[in-house]
Amino acid sequence: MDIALLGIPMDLGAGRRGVDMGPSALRNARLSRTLRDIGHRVSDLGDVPVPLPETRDKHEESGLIFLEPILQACTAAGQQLAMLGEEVFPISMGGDHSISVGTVTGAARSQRSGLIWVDAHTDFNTPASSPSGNIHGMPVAHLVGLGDAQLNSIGGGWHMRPEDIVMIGIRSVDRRERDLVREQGITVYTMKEVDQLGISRIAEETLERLGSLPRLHVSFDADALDPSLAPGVGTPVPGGLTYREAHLLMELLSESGRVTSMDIVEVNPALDHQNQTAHVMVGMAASLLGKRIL
Ligand code: DIR
Ligand code: MN
Ligand code: MN
Ligand code: MN
Repeated sequence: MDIALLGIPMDLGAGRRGVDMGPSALRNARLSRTLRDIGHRVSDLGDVPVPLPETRDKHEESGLIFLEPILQACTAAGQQLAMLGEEVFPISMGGDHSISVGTVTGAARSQRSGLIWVDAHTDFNTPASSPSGNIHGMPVAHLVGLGDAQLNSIGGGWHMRPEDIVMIGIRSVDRRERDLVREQGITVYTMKEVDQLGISRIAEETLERLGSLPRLHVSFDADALDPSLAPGVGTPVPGGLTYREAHLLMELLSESGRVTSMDIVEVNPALDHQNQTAHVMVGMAASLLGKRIL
């Protein structure tokens, strides 16, 4: 397969600094080499320009911190991805999760697309529901067309259907965010369901729901993993996916042959130990892209 890597060194959407170094950390952990060893052709498109927080006004009072530079970077990322050939599998390297407003939209190439959101958080806040104002807690709400009109119209008004979204690994949801997730009817597998049903049943149900859509995007937030495995994240939450649960999920999604794009987000080397989190996430990408044990 042809794989394109795109870096989005964004830390404007998160509450803590350092996640802008995520693309470097992933390149250092040999993402491209690992995918080539599986047999793919990999091209690295470099990084989308992202303004530095020091050069911009936060506009905290708006409830959307750093909205303007985030709009710029997400628009640029979405445009680059939208120009790729349909057969190219893009991997967007964050950066905080606000990038996904652009990457999910761009990777869809204007087609109906399923979204598998692997995360400790539902990221379904709107400016009105968000307790923090951090846009990395808001991308999914904006992908379905809720929230801020500028942020949700990135990509020219393409929106996802709530029924085309499945979230896995969830264990931290804000109070008013929960109401929105329920109202919109998003399918959510919390860690309780992961424990109860097992990840293989969850993968099966997810593919039953989304497997016939023309495109399928996996957005993988490193904080979905247990913090003992992936300590390099800005908002760690105990009780996450184990190494094998996460790999098995990626392996089963890979076997389906339905996944057409991926994000790797929230890898923060400033909070990590020896780049461990980036290495773990490179392993996840390898499993999603067909690395076989035997
Ligand atoms: C919290 C934290 N729900 C917020 N969110 C995320 O600020 O909206 N942390 N995504 O990674
Ligand atoms: Mn997230
Ligand atoms: Mn998260
Ligand atoms: Mn809209």
